[in-house]
Amino acid sequence: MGIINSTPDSFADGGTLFQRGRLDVDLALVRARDMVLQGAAILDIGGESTRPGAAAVSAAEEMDRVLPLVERIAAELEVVISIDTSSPALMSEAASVGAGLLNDVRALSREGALQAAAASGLPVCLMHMQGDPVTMQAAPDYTDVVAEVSAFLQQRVDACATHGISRERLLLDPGFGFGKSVQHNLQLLRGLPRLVALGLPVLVGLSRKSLIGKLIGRDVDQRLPASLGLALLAVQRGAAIVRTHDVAATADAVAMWQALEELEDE
Ligand code: 7PJ
Repeated sequence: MGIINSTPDSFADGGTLFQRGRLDVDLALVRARDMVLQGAAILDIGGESTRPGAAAVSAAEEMDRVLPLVERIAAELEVVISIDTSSPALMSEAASVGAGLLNDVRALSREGALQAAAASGLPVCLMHMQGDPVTMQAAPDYTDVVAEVSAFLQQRVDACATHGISRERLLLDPGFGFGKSVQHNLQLLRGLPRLVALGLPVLVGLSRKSLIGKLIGRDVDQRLPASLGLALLAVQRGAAIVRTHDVAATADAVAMWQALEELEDE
């Protein structure tokens, strides 16, 4: 899953797709096409920055940032389009212009989100977050982070079932960096098989995240090698989808794991 940030204030790529305050759809399409050629099966498009401390964005602004690009990609590329949003209105609109997956860091907790996602007919990625993006990194607190994240995700799966979203449509994500200390992130990575055991595909987003900076002191633009290491550790522990800024490098790294898997299957 390649990341396309349709925000002016992304931590990882600094809003490079924004020109004079507007999303440059042509530029974004070039980025999207490159990612598909490099091996992305899914492109994740987001119009709300959820980095720690990020400012809130209105639903209308978020739609303006995302929908024109979704339409262009749907028309021109052969790829599943994922929408990184918590907004029920955007979920519905995106579904009608060609989105193929809803990716909600708030696990459909906003008013109307369960209903909008159900009506869309699309698959949904449910992610765990402790707190909200403004305050989540202030004081993350768990007794047993793996157990608590698992229980939360299971509870959201149940809420989905109640609203007519069956298990076949769901993916799970522990939400690395969303209300987690470095230790919590590492515990979740080590305990990933326990999330995988819930029986749904697990998506992981570790690309360029701040745990790398905290562990080995790398600035955002120096985090690719560690991101590849983390991606492989996650895939080895059962992750089904890797969300990344660096599709070509990640695809190569995962191909090495795959070669080993296929050998073991013989
Ligand atoms: C994630 C995400 C993640 C899912 C972001 C960033 C922050 N969606 N959206 N999982 N992270 N499912 O890319 O660092 O980890 S935005």
